[in-house]
Amino acid sequence: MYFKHLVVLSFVFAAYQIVQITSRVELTNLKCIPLDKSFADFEYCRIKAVNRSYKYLALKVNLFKVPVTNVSINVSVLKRLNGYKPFLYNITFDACKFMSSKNTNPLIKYFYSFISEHSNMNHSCPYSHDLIVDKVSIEFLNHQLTEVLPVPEGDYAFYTSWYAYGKNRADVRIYATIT
Ligand SMILES: *[C@@H]1O[C@H](CO)[C@@H](O)[C@H](O)[C@H]1NC(C)=O
Ligand SMILES: *[C@@H]1O[C@H](CO)[C@@H](O)[C@H](O)[C@H]1NC(C)=O
Ligand SMILES: *[C@@H]1O[C@H](CO)[C@@H](O)[C@H](O)[C@H]1NC(C)=O
Ligand SMILES: *[C@@H]1O[C@H](CO)[C@@H](O)[C@H](O)[C@H]1NC(C)=O
Ligand SMILES: CC(=O)N[C@H]1CO[C@H](CO)[C@@H](O)[C@@H]1O
Repeated sequence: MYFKHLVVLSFVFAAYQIVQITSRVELTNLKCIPLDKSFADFEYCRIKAVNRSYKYLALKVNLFKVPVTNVSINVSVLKRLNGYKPFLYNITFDACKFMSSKNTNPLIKYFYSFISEHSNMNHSCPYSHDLIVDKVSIEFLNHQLTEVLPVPEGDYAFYTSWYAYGKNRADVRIYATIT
């Protein structure tokens, strides 16, 4: 009797551990939309699967009118209900101003933390080189989305619009499921 309980208990414990280590975030899609190819275009834009457990997001933008000294970004989060609907966050900010003085809005800082260690954009303006975001792994996203600032489960879209000199030059949309 005691043994049986122990077996059940250790099974539950093992299952719990599996749940613990299983990724809660799944990247489902990545869309890079150039809106002015004379200004900027994407060299690549993909979710790379190295193996079953190691997937990451990578993109590279070629800039054709350098140096770029005026950048602003809109970030909005959408959640799928009947189609994607705005969810909590929709923020616009001057990226050059943010990069020169990093301690502004905590929400912008949170969004920035997703790429700060994974991109060569992590310096102040101007930008005179191609922009790379590389190896933003599921594991890292998982940590950011479930531990740093817990997000309820669901299907999400993360829309970003990139403006230079007041003109929307490109959009990047990331789709993820949180379970
Ligand atoms: C998946 O690839 C990563 C990076 O190369 C490696 O560290 C990890 O051990 C691999 N995992 C499996 C299960 O093969
Ligand atoms: C974010 O807000 C702007 C300005 O209010 C609006 O035009 C835009 O559609 C919003 N974005 C989303 C995804 O809801
Ligand atoms: C900038 O990103 C690179 C990787 O692209 C990283 O090695 C470096 O530590 C980052 N620097 C800062 C200041 O975050
Ligand atoms: C960036 O360019 C836009 C459009 O020309 C302008 O309205 C805005 O004031 C500029 N921002 C800065 C910080 O110069
Ligand atoms: C959709 C949206 O909010 N667009 C804004 C993004 O940021 C630029 C630059 O600040 C604004 O001009 C847009 O209206």
